[in-house]
Amino acid sequence: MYNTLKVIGQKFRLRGEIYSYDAITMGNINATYKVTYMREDETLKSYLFQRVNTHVFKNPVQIMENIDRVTSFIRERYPDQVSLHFHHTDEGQNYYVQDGDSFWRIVNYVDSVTFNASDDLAVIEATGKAFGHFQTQLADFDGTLLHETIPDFHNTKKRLDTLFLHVAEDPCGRVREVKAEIDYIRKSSGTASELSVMFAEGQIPKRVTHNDTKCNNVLFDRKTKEPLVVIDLDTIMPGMSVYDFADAVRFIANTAVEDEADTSKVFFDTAKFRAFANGFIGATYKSLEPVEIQNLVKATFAITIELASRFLDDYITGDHYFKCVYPKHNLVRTRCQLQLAKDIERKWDELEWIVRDVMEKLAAD
Ligand code: GN1
Ligand code: MG
Repeated sequence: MYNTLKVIGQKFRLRGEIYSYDAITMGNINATYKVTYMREDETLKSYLFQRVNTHVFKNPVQIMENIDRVTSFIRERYPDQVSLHFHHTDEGQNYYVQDGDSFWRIVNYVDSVTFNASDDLAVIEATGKAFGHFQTQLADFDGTLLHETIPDFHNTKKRLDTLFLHVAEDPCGRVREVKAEIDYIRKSSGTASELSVMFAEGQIPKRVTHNDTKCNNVLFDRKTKEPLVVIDLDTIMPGMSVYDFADAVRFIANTAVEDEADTSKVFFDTAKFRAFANGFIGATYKSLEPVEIQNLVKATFAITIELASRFLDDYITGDHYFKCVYPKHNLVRTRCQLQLAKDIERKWDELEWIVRDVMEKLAAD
C-alpha cells in the first residue's frame, strides 16, 4: 500500500515524505487512509486519501463536480468555518485515475473526533444541529447544478420494487432462508413507499440534501464536543429533508450497532430521538413546511425499511454492494434494521407526540 499511496501523493503534489499511514475502516463503501507526511522542515501534515468505489459510484467525476460546487459555495458563504478542501493534480483535477480503474482523491485531514454511537444526549442533539445546519447552509444553493449521481438513491418505492424483482429471480438460491424478512417488508411496503411517491409527485419539497447522515459523518471538536463540519459528500443530491432527518435518527437512536447479530439488543431509543429532533428541528423548523414536520416519524420508519431492503437485496444478489466482513453480514444487517423498524412501529404514537412537543417548545421560545 505504501507505494500506491506514495504515487498518489506525488500526483497531487503533496510535499515531503510519507511518515505514517493507517486504513480507516469506518465506511461501508469507499477505502480510506489517513496519511501523514513529514515536510522538509520536519513538521507533520495529515491527509485523507480515498479510493472511490466505482462499482457503487458509476460517475465519480460527476461526484467530484458536485463536491467541488458545494464545498466552494459553503467556503465562500461561511469563510470562518472549518471546511473541506480537495486537492488538485497537475492537470487541475480534484481526482486521479490510476491504471485506468482506481479513482483517487485527497482531502485535508481535520483533527477531530467522530462518534459511531453515543449515549450522550448533548452529542446527539449536536449531531441533529449539524445536519440541520448543513441543510440550511445549502438552502439557496441551486440544486439544478447538481448531478444525480446515484439516480433514485432514496426512492424507497423503487428500492422495494427492485428487491421484490430479485426475490422472484432468486439468483443465489438464498430466498428460502429469508421468507419472514420478505413478508414483513411486503407488509410494510405501502407505508414505507408513501413519502417517496409524494416526493415524485411534488407534494414534498425538493431540497439539497446530504443523503447519508450517519453520525460518524460529523466531525466534532475534541475538546468542546461542538460539531466542526459535515463530511462524506458523495451523495449530495436533490432530495427530501425528512429523509436526512430519518437516516440520521435511524442510526443514532438504535440501541445497538447497525450490524448487531443479537437482535434482542436492538431498540429505538425515544430519548435519543427527542435529543436528535431537538437539534435538527431547532436548526431547520423556520424553513420546513408542515408536510415535512408531519412526516418525520413516517420517514424514520420508511428509511429503516429502505435500508433493510437494500441490505437484503445485496444478500439475495450475492453481496456486491456493501463491504462484507463475513458471509452473512448483509443478512445480519437486514435483521437488525427490521427489528428496529418493528420497534419504531410500536413507538410510533409516542414519537409523533415528541415531534409535536419539540415544535411547541421551539415555537414558545
Ligand atoms: C453506506 O459507507 P457509508 O457508511 O458512507 C451507504 C448508505 C447506507 C450506509 C449504511 C453510497 O454508507 O446509503 O445508509 O452505508 N452509502 C451508499 O451503513 O450506498
Ligand atoms: Mg457515505
